[in-house]
Amino acid sequence: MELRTRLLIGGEWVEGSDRFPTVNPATEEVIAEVEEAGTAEVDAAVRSAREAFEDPAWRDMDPHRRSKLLWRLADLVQENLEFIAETETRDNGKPAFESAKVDLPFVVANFRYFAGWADKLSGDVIPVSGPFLNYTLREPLGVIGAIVPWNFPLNIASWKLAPALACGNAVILKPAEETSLTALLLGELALEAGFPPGIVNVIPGRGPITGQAMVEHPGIDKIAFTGSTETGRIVMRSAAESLKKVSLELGGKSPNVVFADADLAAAARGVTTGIFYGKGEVCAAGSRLFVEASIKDEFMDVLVARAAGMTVGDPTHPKTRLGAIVSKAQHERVLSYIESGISEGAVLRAGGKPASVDGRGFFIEATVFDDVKPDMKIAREEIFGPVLATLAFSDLDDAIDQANETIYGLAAGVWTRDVGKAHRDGRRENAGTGWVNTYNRYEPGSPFGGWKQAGCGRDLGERAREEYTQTKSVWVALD
Ligand code: TXE
Repeated sequence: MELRTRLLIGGEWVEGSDRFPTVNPATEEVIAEVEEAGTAEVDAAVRSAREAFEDPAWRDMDPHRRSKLLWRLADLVQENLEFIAETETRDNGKPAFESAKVDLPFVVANFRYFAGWADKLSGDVIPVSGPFLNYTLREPLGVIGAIVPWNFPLNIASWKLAPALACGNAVILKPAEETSLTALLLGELALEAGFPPGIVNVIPGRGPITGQAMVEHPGIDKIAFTGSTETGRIVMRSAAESLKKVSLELGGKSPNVVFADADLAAAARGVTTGIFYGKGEVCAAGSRLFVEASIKDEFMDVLVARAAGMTVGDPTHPKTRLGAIVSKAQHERVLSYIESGISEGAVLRAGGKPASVDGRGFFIEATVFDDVKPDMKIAREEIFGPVLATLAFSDLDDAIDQANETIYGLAAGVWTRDVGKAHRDGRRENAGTGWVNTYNRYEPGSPFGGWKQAGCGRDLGERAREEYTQTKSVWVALD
């Protein structure tokens, strides 16, 4: 494969109305100039998606065949995994280990999982009065606009694409402007797999231009969005005009709660990966750590030593575990949160400084703050970087009260050997995902999404069928 920089619309690679550079954040070099879809190209993508959706070649396609196409796409991602993973690492700055061993294998597994759903979208037969047969059908929505972020570029794209295609929709995918390249490669593989032209369109572009035009376009039936809570609000507001359906997977400030009776070595490992995996650019990052007061000093010593061992490195090196922050803007944003933590009086125990590899790149040290107070910015706002805020708690009720003191509700972790306590804590945490004695586990079959201002709707799992189908109730007179 080779890099693609043009828009994929209706099976053709076309020019956009503008271009923008995509930068390797580890070297600060421009990798490529990517074409941007303006309103005219968004309109063309919608027309071609609509035509392809209504074409009997897709509409009436035998579901087993749709399943095979998804499976074939998974095979093609697998066959080209090395190149796609390298591209992801160059574009995003994430360690090669994460791209090649975690993100891309998930993409493959996800297309396979949803290949399995394509021929199992059955409805119900409803008992009704009188001589009638009443049954339901699950029908596709039509044209899905998928708008995805830069932290797991191809992975999250697959969270939207796989179920949308399995359910028989056409898709227009807009990757984040920081990381367009792997989405374009996926578009190429979808064509090669045999999806009819126009069923998978990929149109890079900046959010307020391409993304906004998609959200406002009356020809798109649903926007499936992952990104910041702030942009999620704009998307929901703009979608209201054409009453589009929306599903939103938004920000988080997820708590990781460590009780004194936990396996502290395991908890320290889990807390470390919970915040530093993916450079902390993870919507479910365990960015608020709550430690039971009686063990806090002991636990923090272990954690700080682990954080200090997480040195930044060249993302292409297989041993690197802390890569480059995705962009200059995000680098500045994370550093400004670190400054605010210091100026508001939190105690900096590890990291806290920008870093570089060979004198270049947007790196930041693994950073741990202690003695954070609940009203500090670093305890309340999503930082989306390798920055951990630590607070103390006295007992279970105090832990839960503090953990739930957030506008978000994406995920929550708890570490304890007491099974009853784990479940009591889990039941009361306001979160779409709970992890007990583990953190950051995902599978294509397990639903993921947020409570409160972390979003609405669910990605993955059986639940995703409802996001990409609509129900039709059919009445048949039997007399
Ligand atoms: O996110 P945006 P940004 C958070 C994180 C980060 C901050 C800013 O805290 O520091 O957001 O990042 C598209 N209409 N998260 O600005 O804007 C955009 O092009 C339609 C958390 O990059 O949410 C991209 O494709 N679309 C988050 C996508 O929205 C628009 C992941 C996400 O970008 C648009 C990313 C508009 N008006 C950032 N404006 C998570 N929790 O997963 C932008 N976009």
